[in-house]
Amino acid sequence: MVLEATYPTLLVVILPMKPWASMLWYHDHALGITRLNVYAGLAGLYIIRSNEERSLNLPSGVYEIPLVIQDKSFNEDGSLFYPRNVDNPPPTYPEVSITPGFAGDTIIVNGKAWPYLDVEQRKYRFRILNGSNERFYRMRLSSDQDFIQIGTDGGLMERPVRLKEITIAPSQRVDVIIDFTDQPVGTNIILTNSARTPFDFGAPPDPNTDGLIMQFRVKENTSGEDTSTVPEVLSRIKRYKEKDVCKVRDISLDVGADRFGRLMFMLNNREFIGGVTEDPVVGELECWRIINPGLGVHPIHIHQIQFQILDRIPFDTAAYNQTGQIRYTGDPEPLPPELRGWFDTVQAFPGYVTRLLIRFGPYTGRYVFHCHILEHEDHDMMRPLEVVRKNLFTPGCKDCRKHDRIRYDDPKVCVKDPDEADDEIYDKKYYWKDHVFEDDNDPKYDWRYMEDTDQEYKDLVPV
Ligand SMILES: [Cu+2]
Repeated sequence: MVLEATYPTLLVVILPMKPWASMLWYHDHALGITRLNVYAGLAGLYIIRSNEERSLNLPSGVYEIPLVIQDKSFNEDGSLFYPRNVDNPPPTYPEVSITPGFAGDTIIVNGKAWPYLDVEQRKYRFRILNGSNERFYRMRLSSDQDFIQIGTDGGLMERPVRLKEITIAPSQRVDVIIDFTDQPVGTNIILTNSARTPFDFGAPPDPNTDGLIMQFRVKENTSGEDTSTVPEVLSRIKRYKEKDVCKVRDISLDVGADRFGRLMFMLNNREFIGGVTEDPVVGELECWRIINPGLGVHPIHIHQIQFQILDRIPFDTAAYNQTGQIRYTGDPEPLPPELRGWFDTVQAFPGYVTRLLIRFGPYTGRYVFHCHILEHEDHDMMRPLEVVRKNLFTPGCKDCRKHDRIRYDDPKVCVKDPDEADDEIYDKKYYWKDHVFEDDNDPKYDWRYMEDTDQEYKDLVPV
């Protein structure tokens, strides 16, 4: 990564990859205390632009507004409240703020409790992020008008989708157009929330408090004609094909107990420690089957990449909990259009196997995946994953395909015996054949569109 910084006012980050217009967010990820640090405010977002997006003439400038939705609870002195423990804890529970989930009683948007926004009679583009610890929002407009959704976590969708309701899980983003053109001046439109917490089996929200998110107050359009558009085609998304999958991995969402008897969530019944079990090869297409035999929806977030959702298939959870075998009870459910985009967080429904198609890359290395309910992530629904090298080909080496590293002092020479090289690796005589990309802005390295063929891997060989 190239970092150019002029302290303290300007930070320009040049990312070594093809920029996909999207809104991403970042937050503290300290192991075991992420829920506390994000809740305390260590989070932010950034927007990536592209020429493709600029050419669409979407509402922009002051008519494009990020909305970060979170929930907090406050003490009398205005400081943030976070529980020390579950309600009525058994005496064995230590007081270290471990709970199965925390939802605040006050909804804040961009740091303000239940704010309003003056809007003109025209179209607006809202970049919405759910930055809450546990709370999902099922959003609706009190004017009963549609959201026109144009984007997901990873950028623009292929076509806009009109929706009366949008459900957004922690960490998810939606990119929506709301058209106030035909709303009478003086109308106050409330963005409401009907999602239960925990989602979607807990208590329904109070219509006077956590059932409210914010308000739009419609004013006359005084700043000229609205010339923005919402084109019928926004971007091109090439769907991954199931037949191209190199490896299928099962990821079960499990709940158990820790040594104090407290609820502990896990992935594949493992804690975060205990080594890497997911080791995708860089560039290969994988299918991850997220198996949810429980009660709640878990927003499963995978680092490094944007993936596609293949489908959701209902299965027999009772049989699964007894035998560990998946027995499907129905056909894959057709994917609604708003789920046919790019995602880094997926809502894994209970009673369903959610199948994802994922191409890891373009970098090798250690990443994580986890539930984005932060209380689950911290205890202990997070696992490491390691994107490992793919053998690349050294020009002139006839047996190159069998070799996995090249000499540090002479990149044209392959290591003939990988076992022998293991002894030498620490003196830097050899290095792995990976991570070599000449020009990341070249469209042929657009990782999301890359087909999984030998020919294309050859293109990546350093010359
Ligand atoms: Cu979870």
